[in-house]
Parts: sequence; C-alpha cells; structure tokens
Amino acid sequence: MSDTGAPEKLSPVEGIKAESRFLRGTIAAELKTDSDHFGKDDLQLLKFHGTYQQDDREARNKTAEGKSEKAYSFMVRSRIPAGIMTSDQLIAHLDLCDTIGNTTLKVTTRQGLQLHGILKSDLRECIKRINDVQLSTLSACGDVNRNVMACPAPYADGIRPQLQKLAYDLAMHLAPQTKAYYELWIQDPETGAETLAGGSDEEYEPIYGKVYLPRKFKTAIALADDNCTDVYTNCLGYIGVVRDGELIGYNVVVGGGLGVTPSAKKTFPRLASRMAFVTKEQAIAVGEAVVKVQRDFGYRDDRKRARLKYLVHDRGVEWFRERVEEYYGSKLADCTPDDVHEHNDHIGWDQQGDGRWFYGFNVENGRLYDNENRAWKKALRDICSEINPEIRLTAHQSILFCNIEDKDREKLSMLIKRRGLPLSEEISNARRWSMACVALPTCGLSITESERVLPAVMDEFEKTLEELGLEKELFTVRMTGCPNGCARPYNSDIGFVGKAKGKYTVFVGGSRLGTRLSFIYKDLVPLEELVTALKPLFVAFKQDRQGDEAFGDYCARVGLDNLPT
Ligand code: SRM
Ligand code: SF4
Repeated sequence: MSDTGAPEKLSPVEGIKAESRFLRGTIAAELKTDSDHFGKDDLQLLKFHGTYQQDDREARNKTAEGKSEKAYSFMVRSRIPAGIMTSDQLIAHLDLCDTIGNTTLKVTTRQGLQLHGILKSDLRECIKRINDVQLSTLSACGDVNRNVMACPAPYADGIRPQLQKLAYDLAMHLAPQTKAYYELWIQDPETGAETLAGGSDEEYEPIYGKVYLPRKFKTAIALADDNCTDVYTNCLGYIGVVRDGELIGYNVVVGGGLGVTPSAKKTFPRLASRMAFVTKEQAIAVGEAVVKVQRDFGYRDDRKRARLKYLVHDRGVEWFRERVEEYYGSKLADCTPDDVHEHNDHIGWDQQGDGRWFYGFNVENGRLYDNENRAWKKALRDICSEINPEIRLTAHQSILFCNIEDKDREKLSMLIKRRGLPLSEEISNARRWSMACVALPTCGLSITESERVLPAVMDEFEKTLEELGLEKELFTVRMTGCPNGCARPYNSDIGFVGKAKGKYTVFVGGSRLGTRLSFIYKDLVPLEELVTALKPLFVAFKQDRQGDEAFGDYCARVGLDNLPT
C-alpha cells in the first residue's frame, strides 16, 4: 500500500518474482530446450542464481531482413565473501574460462570473479563446477544481499580476521534459502531427489519472503583506518570500532549507492548515512533488520527508485533507524565518533604479522588474459601450482597472494616477471589507483568503452603527470562505460563516465577515501581528449594546492566555479 492507502502499482519484475515459485520460473524446462537463450521472465530469475544473459555486441549479425541477430552467451559471477579463496578455487575458474568461457576472467570491484561467454548449453556445467570447488554463484546478482565485502588483508592483527568472518557469516545468513538453486544447478536432473520442474510451493524464505527485496542490496565492512572496501557506497556498511587494540563493535551506515540515470532527476548517487553503533553480538541481527525494513518499506513500484538509498533519503535516517529498532526489538546506541580516515589498497609486499608475507598484485582493471606480451593466467597458474598461496581479491580489482614464506618471495616476483607482467612496485601511482568496469563488448548497458581503453588513457596520463612533476601524487581515476557506476566513479578523485558514443562526462572532487561525492567538471568529452581536458586542472593544482592537499580535495575546496576550464 502507498502512503495514501491506495494499492501500489507494482513493477513488472515484482510479478515475475511472485509467480516464480521461489526463483524457479521455467528455468528447468528452458535448460532442456535447444534454444540458445532464455525467455524474458526467466532472465530476471537467472540473476538470483548468479548469471546474466548477454550477447557479444560486436558479434551481432544482420539477417537477410536487416534485423540484428544476437550471439547469446552468459556472464557467470561467483560470490566470494571478503574475496577469500584458495589457489585451487582460482585455478578452477581459470579452467572454466579456458574450456567453456571466452578465455578471460574478470576480478570485479566487489571482490568477486566473473566468467563471460558461457553458452546456455554449458551454463549448468559452469555453475556446477563452481560449486564443486565449494564456491557459489547464488545471490551474486538479483534482488537480494549480494557478495559481502570486507578488507581482505591477511594481517594477523586479531581484528581483520573478525571482519572477514563477519563478511562470511552475513553472506550465509542473508543467502536465499530456496532449494531451487540446488535443484537446477547441482543435482543430477535424472537421478536427483528433487523434481526439476514443479518444485515446492511450501518453501519458505525466512528473511526475504516470496518476493525477495525490491532491488539489489549491497553490504561492506571496513575499518576506520582502512576503507579499502568503499563502505559508504553500500546499502549497508559496518565500520569497525577499535579500542585498546580490540574490536568492540561497528558503526553501521545505511543508504549508499551510486547508480544514476542522468535524464531522471529522481535518481542520484548517494553516500550512506551513519545510523547506529552495534556490538559484535548485535551485528548480524541488526543487518537482518535493515534488510527487512527495506523489504517491507522499499519501493516496489519503480525499479529506478527501489534501492535502499532512496528510502533513507526520502524518510531520513532517524525514521529508518526507528524502524530498524522495531524490527530488531530494542533501541540501538548512537554511532561513536570513529569514522574512516585512511585507505590502503594493500598493493606490494607487506608482513602479515605471523612471520609470513603477502603480496598485493595489481591486475590492470581486473582482467586476466594471455597474449604474446602479457600472460596473466599463465602467471597465476604458475604461482598457484608452485607456491599455493591463499588468494584474496580486493575491491580494487586486484589479487593478494597470502601466506608467503620468506624463501618464496623472490620466486613469486620471478614468476610474475617471466610472463611479461609488471611488478606492482613498477607501476605508476596513477595506474595503480585506477580501475574500469567491464563495458563493451559484453555489458548490455554500456554506452562507451571502459576497461579496454583505460590503459591507453593512463599511458597519456602518466606522461602529462611526469611533465608536470606530479607523478608521485596519490589519487583515484575510475572509468565506466555508462552512468550505472560499477567502478564507483562518483566518489573518486577523477571519474570518467560514458555518456554518448565515444564521449564521457568528467567528474572531479571526490576523494581516495571515498567519503565525498564528486561533481561534473566537463561533459561529453571525447575519449582522445580526456587527459587534455584535465591538464589545466593539474597545472592549477600544482600552483595553488595547500600543503600536501590531494587532487580531489583541492578540486572540492576551490569548487567548480573557480576551477580553470
Ligand atoms: Fe554493476 C549492472 C558489472 C559493481 C551498479 N553491473 C551491471 C551489469 C550486470 C549489467 C546489466 O545489468 O546488464 C554489468 C555486467 C557487465 C558484464 O558484462 O560483466 C555490471 N558491476 C559490474 C562489475 C563486474 C564491474 C566490474 O568491472 O568490476 C561489478 C561486479 C561486482 C560484484 O562482484 O558483485 C559491478 N555495479 C557495481 C558497483 C560497485 C559496487 O557495488 O561497489 C555499482 C555501484 C554501486 C551501486 O550498486 O549503487 C554497480 N551495476 C550497477 C547498476 C546501477 C544500480 C542502480 O542502483 O542504479 C547496474 C544496473 C542495474 O542494476 O539496473 C549494474
Ligand atoms: Fe556496464 Fe555501465 Fe556497469 Fe560499466 S558501469 S559494467 S557499462 S552497467
């Protein structure tokens, strides 16, 4: 019901979920057909199972009638809480991309892995093989809580392990309970105990109910002195509060999110609001209460405004907190003053504190491939088989090799170098702190290129910064192929957002710390002119910065009206 008491007109996806018999739809029947793609309704349900139907936009053929014919394939996303996995699990993904994928693997901005180019006929095998190595794709996408992020650094500090455990526990607690996932992808269709078609209407989703959430829901955990997960861009965030070296609880923030449709004023990026302090014991139950408030009060009539951020924006964080307290069953304490004040990307060598080392390996834009010059996949295979490190994925699309003994450090560097790859310490600061979303050719929503063009933009950027003597500066550059914000361009120092064919909106004024939204500096800038467009700003920054002020802070202080154009 709306506030006026009139029944709400639900968005069509709500009907699909309601009729789906707990995410089954007709997926089972469709899997048995020869068609290379699924029908419209099942596409919505497949997301909950961790896969998107796509088509290679560069492989569209014109039919005799002049119609565009699509080459369908699937993106499959693995959910990896805190990005923690084994070498074997990474190898299993590399095997999948080489045998049934498009031979590349993507480390995502939320510590996940994505395979592309999986054919419908291989989809079941793909998801099954991911489960065979004890990972899952369930709720990697869809209107549910998705992969839970946490600082992946393997410090034996007694604090990070608790954050990482909370990520895992939250992910499990908030995972959908429907058996559909196991019926469809895990059990043998001929011999499995569950029926493929039909399923059970008796099922019960204790947290989500029959129609799940109004929209995707994202959770991240950070520390005040290490916001490497960009906690304020999430629907639900936990900032660890430490006293005398002990983790005592979390400041909970709610209502962050970045997606925007520039033509729709009702949509906007928003950073989360600080809501309440919770003890370690309260953390999961309060998280569940936040999810349930969004379930019951979030907007189900308009998917463009269905994210939690709009509810928090419209009703205010005090109203939201009162509802959470009702669902939780008691009052919550106010946030402590602790807030994020540092950001570590964990790249390069660092000591774990248990006599071993970890190495943060910068993967440019998270894309793993092999070609004649650079062989990321071969390097990873060598490292996994010869050193067998624990693997941790970062929210900056990169990889940490963990538990490295002193004796293996040189070998690890050699295994990277011999495949033509740069060591993290050889990469410029600008490149190290840059990232780009997938975009073309697989993303159905992309307007421009992103990960395929950012490396060349960074080449030019590096030259300009060197000319100006600014190559040591630390700032974030993030590019996306459309305004949805998958590489979080709206709170970084510099954001390039695809707006029209070959043209980008240039944002400045955010920060490496991720606690401030940026603003539009120039619109519709052609790809080839992105660096030239920013050059006057860097010249002014060099002359007028105060002390060691960072680039984004400088732009925000001076403000759009006083920045040179
Ligand atoms: Fe995203 C949709 C890729 C992180 C906001 N995102 C998509 C889809 C699935 C396109 C689609 O709907 O058809 C993209 C798949 C492209 C492909 O070919 O693989 C896609 N998003 C990604 C990834 C892979 C980008 C990357 O290069 O790393 C990231 C996967 C993370 C993961 O492992 O779960 C990814 N997406 C994000 C983030 C960043 C984050 O969460 O920290 C955001 C901004 C934060 C937020 O959610 O507000 C983000 N993606 C979106 C949106 C806009 C949502 C909104 O509220 O308006 C869409 C479009 C939508 O949902 O309608 C979207
Ligand atoms: Fe696709 Fe846009 Fe997300 Fe890039 S930002 S992956 S183009 S939806």
